Formats: sequence, C-alpha cells, structure tokens
Amino acid sequence: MSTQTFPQTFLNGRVVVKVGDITAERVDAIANAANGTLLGGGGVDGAIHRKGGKAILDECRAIRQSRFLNGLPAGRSVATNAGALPAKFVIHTVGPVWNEGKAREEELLQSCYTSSLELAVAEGCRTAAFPAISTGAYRFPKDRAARIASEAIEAFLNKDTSLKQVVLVFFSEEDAQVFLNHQVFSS
Ligand code: AR6
Repeated sequence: MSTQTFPQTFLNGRVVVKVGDITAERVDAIANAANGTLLGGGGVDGAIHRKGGKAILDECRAIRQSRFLNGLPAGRSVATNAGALPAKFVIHTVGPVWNEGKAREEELLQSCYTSSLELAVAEGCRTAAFPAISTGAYRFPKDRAARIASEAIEAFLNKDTSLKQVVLVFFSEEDAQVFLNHQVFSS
C-alpha cells in the first residue's frame, strides 16, 4: 500500500490537510469538538481546556449563563478566547452524536463547519483550523464526515474572500488518509 505524505493542499492552498495536535496550531481560530455543556470533556475538548487553561472555561461558563442556560445545541457554535494556546480564539461547536443517520446528523455536522467559519470571519480571522468533529466519542462515520466537511468548507470559501486558509488537523495519519480518500474538494 502506498502512503500519502502530509500536509496536502486543496483549492489553491486555501485548504490544508495535516496530521497533528490542533492545540499547537498557530492560526487565528481553532475549532473545538465540544459538548453542549461547554464545560469540557475528553478527546480534543479535553486537550484544548487542559492546554488553554482556565480563561477558556471561565468564558464558556459566562456564555452558558448569559445565552445558553440549557446548553449549546448540536450544530451551533460559540467563540471564546484561546487562553494560553497559540490561537487567538477557540470556536466551540457541538457535533451531532451519530444515531444511524436518523436524527439529521449530516445536516447538523454541516452546520458545525458553516457556523464555525461564520464566527471565525465575524471575529476577523484569516486562518482557522478544525479537528474531525463528531468522529471520535460521537461515532460519526469518518467517510461521511469527510464528504460533509469538505462540501461545507468549499461552499463557504466560495462565498467568502476574507479567510485565507482552513487547516484540517487529523490526530492520526490513518484518519487523515480516510479523509483524503473521501473528501470531495473540486480542486
Ligand atoms: N488534535 C486534533 N485532533 C484530535 C485531538 C487533538 N489534540 N484529540 C483528539 N482528536 P472527539 P467528538 C481527534 O472524541 O467525536 C469529548 O469528550 C480524535 O481522534 O474529541 O466530536 C467532548 O467533550 C477524533 O478524530 O470529539 C464531547 O463530549 C476527533 O478529534 C465529545 O467528546 C474528534 O473526537 C465530542 O465527540
């Protein structure tokens, strides 16, 4: 089997696919695969709060109290500071829990990407990075997630001129390879 090398680029370099730890990304905004409580958890969420520190959690708590008393619904996103991380903002987005495709999961995952990118632009970001939302603890199939993420990002970049680069950060080379095999970028 031949192995691809990373990073790989799409859409004239406006999209980069790489393997790594998103907490180390030097971009304006990183997305967090959060849960509706916004109070942290495992996976990439745990890593972001652990490395970013208390400032992120404090702002998450304030957002819960002022705007989302019952939690942030799936498909929605909110922006906070990035604490000690190299990024300027963390955009917390709540992916859908995979339920055999019976609960509008595809639409909700698309909304995670689109709403996060909208927030990044609203905050003046030029670069943003995403983990593979919902594909860990929430069990969204990685092949379907690749199609949805790439469609949503390309559709957004076609309308937006301010974002220079979107970086897709996979935690393993195997996950990055699955993404490459199933993404639908036009170039
Ligand atoms: N950098 C990049 N990707 C990562 C990192 C990292 N540091 N750590 C994990 N991943 P998950 P979900 C990958 O479970 O499925 C949490 O407990 C990981 O390999 O983090 O949306 C939250 O609090 C996988 O491919 O997020 C929620 O309760 C991807 O990130 C719940 O999990 C997403 O896996 C959300 O589940």
